[in-house]
Amino acid sequence: MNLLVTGGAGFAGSNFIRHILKKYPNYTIVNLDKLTYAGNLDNLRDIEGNSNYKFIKGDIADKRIVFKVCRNFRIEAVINYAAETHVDRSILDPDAFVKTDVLGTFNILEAVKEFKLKKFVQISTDEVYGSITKGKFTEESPFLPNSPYSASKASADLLCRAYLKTYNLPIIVTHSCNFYGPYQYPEKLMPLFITNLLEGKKVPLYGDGKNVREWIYVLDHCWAIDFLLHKGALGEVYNIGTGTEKKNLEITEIILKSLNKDKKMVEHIVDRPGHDLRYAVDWTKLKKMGWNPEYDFDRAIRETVRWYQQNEWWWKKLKSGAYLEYYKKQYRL
Ligand code: NAD
Ligand code: TDX
Repeated sequence: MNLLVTGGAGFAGSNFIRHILKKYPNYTIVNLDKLTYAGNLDNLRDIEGNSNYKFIKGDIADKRIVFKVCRNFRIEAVINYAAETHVDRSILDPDAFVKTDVLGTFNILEAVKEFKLKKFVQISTDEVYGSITKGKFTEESPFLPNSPYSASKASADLLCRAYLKTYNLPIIVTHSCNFYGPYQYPEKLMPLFITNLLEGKKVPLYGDGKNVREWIYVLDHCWAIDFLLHKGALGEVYNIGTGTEKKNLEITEIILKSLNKDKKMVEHIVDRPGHDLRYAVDWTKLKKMGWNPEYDFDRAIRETVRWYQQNEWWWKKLKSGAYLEYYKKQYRL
């Protein structure tokens, strides 16, 4: 199968490409990535010489390049990882979120229609459902996004729905909980906290730290997308979860303990505007099809901490501090 992976130089996309090339030696993958601040070819160093893999620098918001890639490489299926993904950045500067997450997805849908592709998997998030105090979001829960990021992802998902209903295209939409693991840009909670502590810096915990997220190891997410690419029913929406819910405070304590650091390294700072209290998804639909997460949380988070300890070469140069300074100024920290 000839696959187009968009955003494959990012955290989850690069892990997915590695997973697919290893498991399916007959598949070819074209990685179309704009290489924003979050796109990093270091994530794919070990496979850049693989003859079944090709990298193309390009923007999914540019329809011509999306069409050109689909035509020239005889693409059969697309997995859309490309997005602006950081909630805090969407609060400060939402422009790129609308361009990439909405217009970019629209261009891919147009290509799926034009080139009669066999499958389109949209990588989306549980954040589109908003925040839930008790219970879990099902695939039927309404979209109630609270940040420009989640609103842009929800808008893209609505376009997917419309293209499915109107043009009967082979689309699958996935709503996953939070990923963690190797190669995650050090602005997100886990890699930011781990690398700050490794640098001897404090960790900035928003508000009281009682916000809850559900966590999936990135390789389990790769496995879920692989599973749905091959076994997912066309036109369906799937939640991807694990049941592992943790307060941010708990995550912080686990990381502190793994690195033998004291609680005084935690700095409680002003809360994120519109901060969702809790995300949790009901993933019974996926489970009934035979998918289950394989990684144990306690072990996978320890391995994640170890990976950042052992791969300073990867994250050190990404922590220029410029963005964090900007953020501090905005929130008058
Ligand atoms: P990331 O920020 O690490 O990577 C995003 C990638 O997309 C980068 O390589 C970037 O260069 C590329 N990109 C951005 N704009 C582009 C454009 N206009 N054209 C082409 N490429 C572009 O993201 P991630 O954390 O790996 O997330 C991947 C996907 O998974 C996103 O769609 C995100 O919404 C979704 N998701 C992420 C999480 C999570 O916890 N990280 C959870 C649920 C869903
Ligand atoms: O410095 C921080 N301090 C802090 O307390 C950061 C960066 C985060 N947090 C809190 C905010 C959240 O409650 O930690 C939690 C996790 O924050 P992020 O890592 O920014 O992730 P989140 O906002 O939950 O969104 C992530 O999961 C869903 C991804 O960034 C999205 O792309 C994905 O869709």
